[in-house]
Amino acid sequence: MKENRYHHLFEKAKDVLYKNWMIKYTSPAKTLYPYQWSWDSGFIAIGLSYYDQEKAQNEMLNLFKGQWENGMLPHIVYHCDFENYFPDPDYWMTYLNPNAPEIKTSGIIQQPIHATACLQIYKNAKDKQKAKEFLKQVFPKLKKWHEFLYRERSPDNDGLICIVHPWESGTDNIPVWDDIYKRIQVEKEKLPNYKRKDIETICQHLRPSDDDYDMYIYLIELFKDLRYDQKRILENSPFVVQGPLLNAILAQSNLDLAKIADIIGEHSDIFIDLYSLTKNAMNQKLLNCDEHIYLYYDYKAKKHISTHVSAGFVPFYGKIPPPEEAKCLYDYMNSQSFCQLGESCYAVVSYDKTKEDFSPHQYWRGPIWININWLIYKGLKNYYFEEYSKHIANSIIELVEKYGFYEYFDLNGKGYGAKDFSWTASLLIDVLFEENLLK
Ligand code: 9WN
Repeated sequence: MKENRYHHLFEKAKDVLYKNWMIKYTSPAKTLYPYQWSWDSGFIAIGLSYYDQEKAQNEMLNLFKGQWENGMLPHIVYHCDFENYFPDPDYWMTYLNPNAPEIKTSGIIQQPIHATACLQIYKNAKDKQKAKEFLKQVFPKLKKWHEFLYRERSPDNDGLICIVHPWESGTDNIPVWDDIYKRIQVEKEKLPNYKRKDIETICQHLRPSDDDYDMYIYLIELFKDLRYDQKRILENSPFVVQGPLLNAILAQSNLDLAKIADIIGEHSDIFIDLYSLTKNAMNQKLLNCDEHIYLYYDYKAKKHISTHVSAGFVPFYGKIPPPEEAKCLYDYMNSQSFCQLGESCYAVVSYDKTKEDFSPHQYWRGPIWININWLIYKGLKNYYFEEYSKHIANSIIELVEKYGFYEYFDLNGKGYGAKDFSWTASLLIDVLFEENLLK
């Protein structure tokens, strides 16, 4: 085998993941995010699965140590205690709810990418027998997790899942929320005293604003008052949103959970049915054929939010768009608003860049994120948009090679946020293998 630049990149990516490894799990970035995050770990396990089956399996199993009795998989699992992150493990007071496990966790969720990650571990496994044992071990946990989402987070029982906190979206300060925030009165004087730690390492203007943080804390205080009772949260939280990102990821995870069930001899039909349920609901409620994108739905105000973000194209990943709509969605994404082929742009920006409030450096309000692009890259392959998926693959490689393993990137490719960010490394690894560059 001849070593090339891709082998070198692969080694560097492994190094990033190794540096962020905390024995039981891989942190997203040691200094900024020292704990175990839910969707990060899913992405990380996918990268690990190409070269360390055992570590990938443990990444998932240790994440599920934080699963609640009712099936909820929390967005952070605090395996230990560090000084450098707020909210700290004690802040959440999850003992208020009898379902919470002994290990400290947050009290909210994140995107359910886990079944997909577990199937990928099996697919890449050198030791298939061990991987099958792993699937047997993890299957009931995944099943319980999906059941939680459909039972507790689908208020209309139509297969569309809600988030109740901006952190649940994983796209914390995305401009979609601006509209919702206008109708939420945060009583600042009632908020507890808290101290942000993120701005000790990252410039404040690159992170969510103090007002955003007040909203995050306001909602968590409310959830504590409601003792993390999901039914009461859905009734009382002013922030209840149905969106294309979580639902597309969940749809795909249902398909992958069905495959896992087949491999280990369990019933798989139920997951195929859930897939169809969510897919149909997304196409009925979130797809806007006139605007050529999937929109978010503000469940409390009972209205769609017409803010266009790249997450609105992630349904490609879950094979959601009907074939007759796919080309229009594609054409819109392949335009000046997001990233036009032929234009000198790296990849799909997180928010429509023709908008006045597009912000090239501020977190989820404009920059290019590797995970969203990776989801779109996979999605475009489903629909045979080969030129664009190739473009994204090349951009992911070039961004990392030229500028580093950053958390996110601006239009010129400059990296921002955490410097050695785990999902940037792990998803790059997936792209290198997918594109057959390590032969
Ligand atoms: C809050 C860890 C997480 C990611 C999210 C990203 C950011 C946390 C924060 O970091 O959120 O959960 O403190 O800003 O928005 O997607 O999972 O990488």
